[in-house]
Parts: sequence; structure tokens; C-alpha cells
Amino acid sequence: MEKKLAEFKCDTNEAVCLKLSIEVAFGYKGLQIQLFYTAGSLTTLYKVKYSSKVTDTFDCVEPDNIDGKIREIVPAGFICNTDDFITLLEKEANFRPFGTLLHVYTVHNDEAGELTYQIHKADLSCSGFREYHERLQTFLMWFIETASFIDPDDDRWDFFLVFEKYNKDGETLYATIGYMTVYNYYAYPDKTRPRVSQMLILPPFQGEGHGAQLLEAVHRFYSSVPKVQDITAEDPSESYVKLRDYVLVKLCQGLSSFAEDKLHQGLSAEMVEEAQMKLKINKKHARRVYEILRLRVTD
Ligand code: CO6
Repeated sequence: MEKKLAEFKCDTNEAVCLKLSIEVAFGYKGLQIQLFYTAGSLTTLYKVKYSSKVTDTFDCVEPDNIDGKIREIVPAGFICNTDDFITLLEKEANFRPFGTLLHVYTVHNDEAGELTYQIHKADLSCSGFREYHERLQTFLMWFIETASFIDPDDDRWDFFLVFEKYNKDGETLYATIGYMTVYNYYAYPDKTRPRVSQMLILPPFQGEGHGAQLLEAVHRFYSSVPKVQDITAEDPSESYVKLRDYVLVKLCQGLSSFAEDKLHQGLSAEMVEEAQMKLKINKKHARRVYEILRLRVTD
């Protein structure tokens, strides 16, 4: 698959560099906001630079409080000095993914060969995860227009994380690729209905199949939890629906009720039940999968 936005990935694989565009910032000449994240732990370097700022020679006009706005998003503990940041890069080899390992997969890359990825399930009981999540969710603000932060203290949140595992100078390192948050809603009488709330694959890694791997791993994880009714999504975007269609169709193709001869007989209760029982697929989504697969087998 074509590696989109490859130029956003730093050569060293150690720091993800991003360009931030705030709508219109008034009051600065040559404004530059620098945000660098180390690839694994997401330790953040934050700097604001400008060549000049409006002063009170301009009647009653104050420059926008850029620094204040960024600090509302970037959690305390960020680094302001480049040398300190470079020193911390060396500690990246100590970073290990949080939580339990759910799934490992590889992707072939023309330049780098076989790359290995891991999907983990984490929660706030993992040491250091709370602070890591605070840094991780800042990406939502830079990359998703309608995003908002969640209250992670509610223990109904599940966190699923994607990491790349790679070697550098004989050491094993991990880079953050993306994540998903899921809220476990109650479903009458004694079930839960996990609802996908946020999903982000970082831009340099989009379109490489990680979103599909993550959503499939999440369905497989909840499929093994008896009290889960089915999986839904909160206000899904168009790109999420496309991804979900792809993943659910792929999963349902392996079910006997979706065999070609049965597709010709129309949507059945058996399809809805098997998709729900085996894969925790919601009834509405099972119908969509049926329609897609039916179209495929129709001349
Ligand atoms: N168009 C068409 N088909 C798509 C698309 C789009 N945009 N996205 C995924 N897919 C399908 C398609 O069939 C892909 O297969 P290919 O034919 O090989 O391209 C397949 O799904 C897998 O795509 P992939 O796994 O490569 O997707 P990716 O890793 O990029 O993850 C994403 C998808 C939407 C999570 C990611 O692009 C992203 O983080 N985007 C920015 C943030 C965002 O929009 N998040 C979703 C909004 S939040 O809706 C939301 C309900 C909540 C979760």
C-alpha cells in the first residue's frame, strides 16, 4: 500500500514532528509554534517563536494569547529546551507499551522491509498510563476537528493502543501509532454495550491498514466477553463508517450464515444472530454487511 505522508515521519523514527495550524492568530510576526513528541512515550517539546509582537503603540489591540491556548491542551510536564528534549530521546529505549498484549501483526514496507506492530489494551491502573494518555489525547485536538477530551477517571473506559516495535542500535523500541477509546455502557438487563468514542491513527501511518487491524482486534477482544451485547460508535465520521464496513464485511465473510447461497435468500435472523453472538456486531451493522455482500454476489 502506498505510504501516504511519508515525509511526516522523521528519519530517526524517534520524534514525530507536526505542524499546527490555528485558524488565525493575531498579533505576531513570523509566528512559529513547535511541538515535538518522542515516538514512544510522547514526551513533548513545546516552543513558541516569533520575530515581533504588537505592542501598545496599536491602540487597544492585544495579541492573541497563543501560549495560554496551547497550555490548555498540552499537559504540564512538557520540555521547553531542545537540549533537554534530545537528552530525553535517549531514554526512549526504556519505554514499554502499556497494558496487555492483544494482537501482533506485520506489514511489508518497500523501504524498511517487514515492520512489526502490537495492539495493547490498557487502563488507568497501568503505571504512567494516565500521564501518557494526557499527552496522547492532545493529538485529537491537532487532527480531529470535532474532538473533545474524555474524563479517564471513569472506570468504564477501555483504551486500545497500537505500537510499532522496531530495533535501533541493538535495542528494541516502541513507537505510538494510534489508539481507540471505548466506553462500556450498560445494556438492559445484565449486559454492556461498548461504544467506540475516539479513534485516531496518527497521520504518517494512516492508510496502511492499522485502523482495520485495531477495529478487528477490538471486536475479537469483546467477542470473548460474555456480558457484551454488541459494539456501537459515538457519532461516527464518514471515514470511520467506511473503515467499519470494511472490517465487519471481512469478519462476517467467515460466518456460515453469510455463505453465498444464503445471501441469495435474503437477510435472515440467523445472520443477525451469528454476527451478534460470534463477533458482537450490532443488528443495524449486520444488515449493512448483508447488503454489501449481497451486492457482491449479485450479477
Ligand atoms: N475511504 C475509503 N475507505 C476507507 C477509508 C476512507 N477514508 N478509511 C478506511 N477505509 C477502508 C478501506 O477499505 C481501507 O482499505 P484499503 O482499501 O486498503 O484502503 C480499510 O478501510 C482500512 O483502512 P486503514 O486500516 O488503512 O485505515 P487507517 O489506518 O487510516 O484508519 C482512521 C482509519 C479513520 C481511523 C484514520 O484514518 C484516522 O485516524 N483518521 C483521522 C481521525 C478520524 O477521522 N477518526 C475517526 C473519527 S472518530 O468516528 C469516530 C466513532 C468515532 C471513533
